[in-house]
Amino acid sequence: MKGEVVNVQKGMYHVRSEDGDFFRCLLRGNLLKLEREEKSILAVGDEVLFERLQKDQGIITAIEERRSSLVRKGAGKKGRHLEQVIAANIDQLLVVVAVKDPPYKKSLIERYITSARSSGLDVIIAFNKADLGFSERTIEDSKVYSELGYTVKFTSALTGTGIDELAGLLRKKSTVLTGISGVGKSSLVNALLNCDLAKTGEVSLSTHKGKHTTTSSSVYYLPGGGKLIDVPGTREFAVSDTEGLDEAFDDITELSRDCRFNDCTHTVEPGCAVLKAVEEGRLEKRRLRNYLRIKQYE
Ligand SMILES: Nc1nc2c(ncn2[C@@H]2O[C@H](COP(=O)(O)OP(=O)(O)OP(=O)(O)O)[C@@H](O)[C@H]2O)c(=O)[nH]1
Ligand SMILES: [Mg+2]
Ligand SMILES: [Zn+2]
Repeated sequence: MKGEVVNVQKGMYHVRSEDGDFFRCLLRGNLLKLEREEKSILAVGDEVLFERLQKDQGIITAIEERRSSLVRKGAGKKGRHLEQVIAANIDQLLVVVAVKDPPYKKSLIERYITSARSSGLDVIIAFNKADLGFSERTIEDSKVYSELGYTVKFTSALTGTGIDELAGLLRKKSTVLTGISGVGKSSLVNALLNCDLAKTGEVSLSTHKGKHTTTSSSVYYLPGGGKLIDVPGTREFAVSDTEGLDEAFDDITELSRDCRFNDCTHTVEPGCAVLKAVEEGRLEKRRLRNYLRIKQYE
């Protein structure tokens, strides 16, 4: 049978068959061996072939080639860098940040965009918890991303602000939600599905951090077609592929055309148009620093 992995938990894969039935599956021996060596060979969204064993149990025999994936770099054993596939066969990335509680970090948004563009994924950024109120500064921050061509929406999972508009952007697409713990990813899933399927948890009053409520990735099917993949919030997100860097930092790429040297590193060179833009306040120093930090991984 053919199916899609909809949930992954400690070596147990939940697979939804083409008929819409759910099966709890294990991996066949050869795949199991591969997994021990490489860790996560299967991710939510992967298409698989499986044999039905009994009732709702099965065994996965093959994994179809991925159309796309979102990958992050995790710390592996013995300092080895493991590539962790967060989700497979997706069209777009919904980056969720909160206007406050927890506060957003622009550098993290930029890393998400770089990863998404490296994999050819479209990007939507949701500034959630809009009901808590936000400053002019936040509006300015959001504008930077819309001017770069990414869709930005202010939403509230609590009051429903912006949810219909967001739903319109997700229809018939496969979308993965990312963002740190507590920003409201699962709450948005519930608001978009108009139900209470995804478990949500509070944000600590003292540290303003989420409590890692979602512990495994899950697929949710949208009523009008399309699906959402809710993933656990990660504290950090390291880019595994810098192919999308120049696109994610289109403004810096543009500026660098006017640098005196072709191989300008935008750090110390005379006649650097990027450094000049920083000096004149046309480019944020923090943004250049983040760009250079990601570029190190090339
Ligand atoms: N005021 C307000 N609170 C919200 C909103 N969305 C989510 N919250 C609250 O924020 C807290 C965290 O929400 P979750 O949906 O669990 O956050 P998450 O991003 O899924 O977090 P993890 O699963 O830990 O990664 C909960 O107390 C929610 O009620 C919103 O739009 N406005
Ligand atoms: Mg969650
Ligand atoms: Zn330069």
